[in-house]
Amino acid sequence: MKIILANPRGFCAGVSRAVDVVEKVLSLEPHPVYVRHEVVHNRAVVNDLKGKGAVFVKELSEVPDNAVCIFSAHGVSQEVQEAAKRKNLRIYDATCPLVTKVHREVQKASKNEVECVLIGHRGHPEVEGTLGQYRSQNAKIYLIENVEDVMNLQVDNPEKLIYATQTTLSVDETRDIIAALKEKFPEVAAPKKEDICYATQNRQNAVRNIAKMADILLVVGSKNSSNSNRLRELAEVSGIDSYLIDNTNDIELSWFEGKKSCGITAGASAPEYLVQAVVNHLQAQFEHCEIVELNGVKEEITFPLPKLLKQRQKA
Ligand code: 0O3
Ligand code: SF4
Repeated sequence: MKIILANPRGFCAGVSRAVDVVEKVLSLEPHPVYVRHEVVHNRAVVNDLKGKGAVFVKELSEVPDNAVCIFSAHGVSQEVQEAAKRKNLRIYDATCPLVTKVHREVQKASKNEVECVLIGHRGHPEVEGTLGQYRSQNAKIYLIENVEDVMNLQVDNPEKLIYATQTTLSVDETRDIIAALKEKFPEVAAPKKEDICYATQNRQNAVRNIAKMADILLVVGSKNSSNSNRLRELAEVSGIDSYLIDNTNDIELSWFEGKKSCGITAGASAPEYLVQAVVNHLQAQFEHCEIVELNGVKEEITFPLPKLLKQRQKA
Protein backbone atom coordinates (compact mmCIF):
# COMPACT_ATOMS: atom_id res chain seq x y z
CA MET A 1 0.00 0.00 0.00
CA LYS A 2 1.32 3.42 -0.94
CA ILE A 3 0.40 5.98 1.73
CA ILE A 4 0.34 9.55 0.46
CA LEU A 5 0.21 12.39 2.98
CA ALA A 6 -1.46 15.62 1.86
CA ASN A 7 0.22 18.93 2.47
CA PRO A 8 -0.83 21.21 4.05
CA ARG A 9 -3.20 19.34 6.36
CA GLY A 10 -4.52 19.62 9.92
CA PHE A 11 -4.35 22.57 12.31
CA CYS A 12 -4.65 26.05 10.81
CA ALA A 13 -3.45 29.20 12.57
CA GLY A 14 -6.93 29.97 13.96
CA VAL A 15 -7.31 26.52 15.51
CA SER A 16 -3.77 26.49 16.99
CA ARG A 17 -4.51 29.84 18.58
CA ALA A 18 -7.92 28.76 19.92
CA VAL A 19 -6.55 25.58 21.53
CA ASP A 20 -3.66 27.63 22.94
CA VAL A 21 -6.13 30.13 24.41
CA VAL A 22 -8.04 27.38 26.26
CA GLU A 23 -4.86 25.76 27.58
CA LYS A 24 -3.41 29.08 28.74
CA VAL A 25 -6.64 30.24 30.38
CA LEU A 26 -6.90 26.87 32.16
CA SER A 27 -3.44 27.39 33.61
CA LEU A 28 -3.96 31.07 34.55
CA GLU A 29 -7.51 31.28 35.86
CA PRO A 30 -9.26 29.57 38.76
CA HIS A 31 -11.50 26.67 37.66
CA PRO A 32 -14.18 26.14 36.45
CA VAL A 33 -13.30 27.66 33.09
CA TYR A 34 -16.30 27.54 30.75
CA VAL A 35 -16.07 27.26 26.95
CA ARG A 36 -19.11 28.28 24.91
CA HIS A 37 -19.50 25.69 22.14
CA GLU A 38 -16.77 23.18 21.19
CA VAL A 39 -13.72 25.44 20.89
CA VAL A 40 -13.03 23.67 17.58
CA HIS A 41 -15.06 20.87 16.01
CA ASN A 42 -12.84 17.96 16.97
CA ARG A 43 -13.79 15.24 19.41
CA ALA A 44 -10.21 14.42 20.46
CA VAL A 45 -9.32 18.08 21.06
CA VAL A 46 -12.48 18.67 23.08
CA ASN A 47 -12.00 15.51 25.17
CA ASP A 48 -8.39 16.42 25.85
CA LEU A 49 -9.39 19.91 27.06
CA LYS A 50 -12.21 18.44 29.15
CA GLY A 51 -9.58 16.26 30.80
CA LYS A 52 -7.61 19.41 31.64
CA GLY A 53 -10.66 20.96 33.31
CA ALA A 54 -12.52 22.91 30.57
CA VAL A 55 -16.31 22.89 30.97
CA PHE A 56 -18.02 22.98 27.58
CA VAL A 57 -21.53 24.49 27.36
CA LYS A 58 -23.89 25.04 24.45
CA GLU A 59 -25.33 28.37 25.60
CA LEU A 60 -24.25 31.21 27.89
CA SER A 61 -27.36 30.60 30.01
CA GLU A 62 -25.50 27.55 31.38
CA VAL A 63 -22.65 29.75 32.66
CA PRO A 64 -23.02 31.32 36.13
CA ASP A 65 -22.63 35.11 36.50
CA ASN A 66 -19.09 36.46 37.05
CA ALA A 67 -17.47 33.27 35.69
CA VAL A 68 -14.54 32.86 33.26
CA CYS A 69 -15.69 31.92 29.76
CA ILE A 70 -14.04 31.34 26.38
CA PHE A 71 -15.77 31.92 23.03
CA SER A 72 -15.02 29.25 20.40
CA ALA A 73 -12.96 29.80 17.22
CA HIS A 74 -16.20 30.03 15.20
CA GLY A 75 -17.19 33.38 16.75
CA VAL A 76 -20.39 34.66 18.37
CA SER A 77 -23.19 37.08 17.58
CA GLN A 78 -23.37 40.55 19.12
CA GLU A 79 -26.31 39.33 21.16
CA VAL A 80 -24.11 36.69 22.81
CA GLN A 81 -21.44 39.33 23.47
CA GLU A 82 -24.04 41.56 25.14
CA ALA A 83 -25.37 38.67 27.23
CA ALA A 84 -21.80 37.98 28.40
CA LYS A 85 -21.49 41.61 29.52
CA ARG A 86 -24.80 41.44 31.40
CA LYS A 87 -23.59 38.34 33.21
CA ASN A 88 -20.31 40.08 34.01
CA LEU A 89 -18.30 37.19 32.56
CA ARG A 90 -14.56 37.43 32.07
CA ILE A 91 -14.43 36.59 28.37
CA TYR A 92 -11.43 35.26 26.49
CA ASP A 93 -12.36 35.41 22.85
CA ALA A 94 -10.84 32.59 20.75
CA THR A 95 -12.71 33.67 17.59
CA CYS A 96 -10.33 33.28 14.63
CA PRO A 97 -9.20 36.73 13.41
CA LEU A 98 -10.23 35.68 9.88
CA VAL A 99 -13.80 35.10 11.12
CA THR A 100 -13.63 38.50 12.85
CA LYS A 101 -12.66 40.00 9.48
CA VAL A 102 -15.95 38.71 8.02
CA HIS A 103 -17.82 40.05 11.09
CA ARG A 104 -16.39 43.52 10.40
CA GLU A 105 -17.58 43.49 6.77
CA VAL A 106 -21.09 42.57 7.90
CA GLN A 107 -21.07 45.16 10.72
CA LYS A 108 -20.04 47.84 8.22
CA ALA A 109 -22.84 46.87 5.83
CA SER A 110 -25.33 46.92 8.70
CA LYS A 111 -24.16 50.36 9.84
CA ASN A 112 -24.44 51.76 6.28
CA GLU A 113 -27.79 50.05 5.67
CA VAL A 114 -26.32 48.08 2.79
CA GLU A 115 -28.10 44.72 2.43
CA CYS A 116 -26.00 41.58 2.75
CA VAL A 117 -26.20 38.09 1.29
CA LEU A 118 -24.37 35.59 3.49
CA ILE A 119 -23.36 32.33 1.80
CA GLY A 120 -23.05 29.56 4.39
CA HIS A 121 -24.54 26.52 6.07
CA ARG A 122 -27.71 27.19 8.07
CA GLY A 123 -27.33 26.40 11.77
CA HIS A 124 -23.51 26.33 11.74
CA PRO A 125 -22.16 28.34 14.71
CA GLU A 126 -19.96 30.53 12.50
CA VAL A 127 -22.96 31.41 10.36
CA GLU A 128 -25.07 32.16 13.47
CA GLY A 129 -22.31 34.47 14.73
CA THR A 130 -21.90 36.26 11.39
CA LEU A 131 -25.66 36.72 10.89
CA GLY A 132 -25.71 38.17 14.39
CA GLN A 133 -23.38 41.03 13.39
CA TYR A 134 -26.14 42.58 11.30
CA ARG A 135 -28.38 44.78 13.47
CA SER A 136 -29.90 47.30 11.03
CA GLN A 137 -33.60 48.06 11.48
CA ASN A 138 -33.93 49.31 7.89
CA ALA A 139 -31.98 46.78 5.83
CA LYS A 140 -31.65 43.00 5.84
CA ILE A 141 -29.18 40.14 5.79
CA TYR A 142 -30.14 37.05 3.74
CA LEU A 143 -28.68 33.57 4.23
CA ILE A 144 -28.27 31.38 1.15
CA GLU A 145 -26.78 27.89 0.91
CA ASN A 146 -26.75 27.03 -2.81
CA VAL A 147 -27.48 28.17 -6.38
CA GLU A 148 -31.16 27.28 -6.00
CA ASP A 149 -31.41 29.72 -3.08
CA VAL A 150 -30.05 32.45 -5.39
CA MET A 151 -32.88 31.71 -7.85
CA ASN A 152 -35.45 32.18 -5.09
CA LEU A 153 -33.77 35.17 -3.45
CA GLN A 154 -35.56 38.54 -3.44
CA VAL A 155 -33.77 41.53 -1.90
CA ASP A 156 -35.20 44.94 -1.06
CA ASN A 157 -32.40 47.01 -2.58
CA PRO A 158 -30.29 45.25 -5.27
CA GLU A 159 -28.27 48.46 -5.84
CA LYS A 160 -27.02 48.50 -2.25
CA LEU A 161 -25.94 44.90 -1.77
CA ILE A 162 -22.80 43.02 -0.70
CA TYR A 163 -22.05 39.36 -0.17
CA ALA A 164 -19.99 37.61 2.49
CA THR A 165 -19.29 33.92 3.08
CA GLN A 166 -18.51 31.36 5.75
CA THR A 167 -14.72 30.81 5.91
CA THR A 168 -14.73 27.04 5.37
CA LEU A 169 -16.92 26.55 2.28
CA SER A 170 -16.14 24.55 -0.85
CA VAL A 171 -14.22 26.92 -3.12
CA ASP A 172 -15.77 25.35 -6.26
CA GLU A 173 -19.38 25.42 -5.05
CA THR A 174 -19.02 28.96 -3.74
CA ARG A 175 -17.64 30.13 -7.09
CA ASP A 176 -20.84 28.87 -8.77
CA ILE A 177 -23.07 30.49 -6.13
CA ILE A 178 -21.27 33.84 -6.52
CA ALA A 179 -21.52 33.65 -10.32
CA ALA A 180 -25.29 33.07 -10.05
CA LEU A 181 -25.57 35.92 -7.53
CA LYS A 182 -23.68 38.32 -9.83
CA GLU A 183 -25.85 37.34 -12.76
CA LYS A 184 -29.03 38.03 -10.81
CA PHE A 185 -27.75 41.13 -8.96
CA PRO A 186 -25.02 42.72 -11.15
CA GLU A 187 -24.42 45.47 -8.57
CA VAL A 188 -23.58 43.07 -5.73
CA ALA A 189 -20.19 43.97 -4.20
CA ALA A 190 -17.56 41.39 -3.24
CA PRO A 191 -15.51 41.51 -0.03
CA LYS A 192 -12.12 43.27 -0.48
CA LYS A 193 -10.33 40.02 0.27
CA GLU A 194 -12.22 36.77 -0.09
CA ASP A 195 -13.78 35.28 3.01
CA ILE A 196 -12.93 31.61 2.39
CA CYS A 197 -9.69 31.56 4.30
CA TYR A 198 -6.18 30.61 3.20
CA ALA A 199 -6.26 27.34 5.22
CA THR A 200 -9.52 26.16 3.63
CA GLN A 201 -8.18 26.95 0.16
CA ASN A 202 -4.80 25.29 0.74
CA ARG A 203 -6.33 22.09 2.19
CA GLN A 204 -8.79 21.82 -0.71
CA ASN A 205 -5.99 22.37 -3.26
CA ALA A 206 -3.95 19.62 -1.58
CA VAL A 207 -6.91 17.21 -1.83
CA ARG A 208 -7.43 18.07 -5.50
CA ASN A 209 -3.79 17.18 -6.04
CA ILE A 210 -3.83 13.94 -4.04
CA ALA A 211 -7.03 12.74 -5.74
CA LYS A 212 -5.02 12.47 -9.00
CA MET A 213 -2.65 9.90 -7.49
CA ALA A 214 -4.52 8.01 -4.74
CA ASP A 215 -7.26 5.34 -5.00
CA ILE A 216 -8.88 6.31 -1.70
CA LEU A 217 -8.66 9.27 0.71
CA LEU A 218 -9.00 9.23 4.48
CA VAL A 219 -9.89 12.62 5.99
CA VAL A 220 -9.12 12.83 9.69
CA GLY A 221 -11.78 15.05 11.23
CA SER A 222 -15.00 15.01 13.25
CA LYS A 223 -18.47 14.68 11.74
CA ASN A 224 -19.48 18.22 12.77
CA SER A 225 -16.41 19.84 11.21
CA SER A 226 -17.57 21.75 8.15
CA ASN A 227 -14.13 22.15 6.55
CA SER A 228 -13.35 18.44 7.03
CA ASN A 229 -16.63 17.45 5.34
CA ARG A 230 -15.76 19.70 2.40
CA LEU A 231 -12.42 17.86 1.98
CA ARG A 232 -14.16 14.47 1.89
CA GLU A 233 -16.75 15.71 -0.63
CA LEU A 234 -14.06 17.22 -2.84
CA ALA A 235 -12.21 13.89 -3.05
CA GLU A 236 -15.45 12.15 -3.97
CA VAL A 237 -16.28 14.73 -6.65
CA SER A 238 -12.73 14.22 -7.95
CA GLY A 239 -13.56 10.54 -8.47
CA ILE A 240 -12.09 8.60 -5.53
CA ASP A 241 -13.67 6.95 -2.48
CA SER A 242 -13.27 9.08 0.60
CA TYR A 243 -14.05 8.62 4.30
CA LEU A 244 -14.20 11.05 7.22
CA ILE A 245 -12.74 9.40 10.32
CA ASP A 246 -12.30 10.59 13.88
CA ASN A 247 -9.57 8.04 14.54
CA THR A 248 -8.31 4.55 13.64
CA ASN A 249 -11.38 2.86 15.20
CA ASP A 250 -13.48 4.17 12.29
CA ILE A 251 -11.31 2.50 9.63
CA GLU A 252 -12.79 -0.54 7.84
CA LEU A 253 -10.50 -2.91 5.94
CA SER A 254 -13.12 -3.49 3.24
CA TRP A 255 -12.47 0.10 2.03
CA PHE A 256 -9.04 -0.99 0.78
CA GLU A 257 -10.09 -3.98 -1.36
CA GLY A 258 -8.48 -3.60 -4.78
CA LYS A 259 -6.80 -0.32 -3.78
CA LYS A 260 -3.08 0.25 -4.09
CA SER A 261 -2.70 3.77 -2.74
CA CYS A 262 -4.30 5.67 0.14
CA GLY A 263 -4.17 9.43 0.60
CA ILE A 264 -4.47 10.91 4.08
CA THR A 265 -5.38 14.45 5.00
CA ALA A 266 -6.82 16.16 8.08
CA GLY A 267 -9.31 18.96 8.58
CA ALA A 268 -8.21 22.28 10.08
CA SER A 269 -9.31 21.17 13.56
CA ALA A 270 -7.71 17.67 13.56
CA PRO A 271 -4.42 17.22 15.44
CA GLU A 272 -1.40 15.69 13.69
CA TYR A 273 -1.01 12.89 16.27
CA LEU A 274 -4.27 11.39 14.93
CA VAL A 275 -2.82 11.39 11.39
CA GLN A 276 0.33 9.64 12.63
CA ALA A 277 -1.85 7.06 14.41
CA VAL A 278 -3.65 6.37 11.10
CA VAL A 279 -0.31 5.91 9.32
CA ASN A 280 0.86 3.47 12.03
CA HIS A 281 -2.45 1.60 11.84
CA LEU A 282 -2.17 1.16 8.06
CA GLN A 283 1.46 0.07 8.38
CA ALA A 284 0.35 -2.62 10.82
CA GLN A 285 -2.44 -3.78 8.45
CA PHE A 286 -0.52 -4.00 5.18
CA GLU A 287 2.66 -5.95 4.72
CA HIS A 288 4.44 -3.51 2.41
CA CYS A 289 3.83 0.17 2.91
CA GLU A 290 5.57 3.02 1.18
CA ILE A 291 5.02 6.45 2.74
CA VAL A 292 5.19 9.57 0.60
CA GLU A 293 4.72 13.11 1.89
CA LEU A 294 3.67 15.53 -0.85
CA ASN A 295 5.08 19.02 -1.17
CA GLY A 296 2.59 21.78 -0.63
CA VAL A 297 2.28 25.46 0.14
CA LYS A 298 4.17 26.37 3.28
CA GLU A 299 1.87 28.07 5.80
CA GLU A 300 3.67 30.55 7.99
CA ILE A 301 0.76 32.62 9.25
CA THR A 302 0.25 32.87 13.03
CA PHE A 303 -2.18 34.99 15.06
CA PRO A 304 -1.40 36.81 18.32
CA LEU A 305 -3.22 35.75 21.50
CA PRO A 306 -6.19 37.88 22.64
CA LYS A 307 -5.17 41.12 24.43
CA LEU A 308 -6.72 40.15 27.77
CA LEU A 309 -4.76 36.91 27.81
CA LYS A 310 -1.49 38.71 27.07
CA GLN A 311 -2.22 41.16 29.91
CA ARG A 312 -2.96 38.29 32.31
CA GLN A 313 0.26 36.53 31.33
CA LYS A 314 2.24 39.67 32.19
CA ALA A 315 0.45 40.33 35.50
O1 0O3 B 1 -16.19 25.68 10.72
P1 0O3 B 1 -15.80 24.25 10.90
O2 0O3 B 1 -16.99 23.39 11.21
O3 0O3 B 1 -14.98 23.73 9.78
O4 0O3 B 1 -14.91 24.28 12.23
P2 0O3 B 1 -13.70 23.44 12.76
O5 0O3 B 1 -13.71 22.05 12.31
O6 0O3 B 1 -13.67 23.69 14.23
O7 0O3 B 1 -12.41 24.09 12.11
C1 0O3 B 1 -11.99 25.39 12.42
C2 0O3 B 1 -12.64 26.40 11.55
C3 0O3 B 1 -13.25 27.54 12.25
C4 0O3 B 1 -13.09 27.78 13.53
C5 0O3 B 1 -14.09 28.49 11.50
O8 0O3 B 1 -13.41 28.98 10.41
FE1 SF4 C 1 -9.42 30.75 10.88
FE2 SF4 C 1 -9.50 29.63 8.48
FE3 SF4 C 1 -8.76 28.21 10.55
FE4 SF4 C 1 -11.28 29.00 10.31
S1 SF4 C 1 -10.20 27.57 9.00
S2 SF4 C 1 -10.06 29.03 12.15
S3 SF4 C 1 -11.01 31.02 9.36
S4 SF4 C 1 -7.68 30.01 9.72
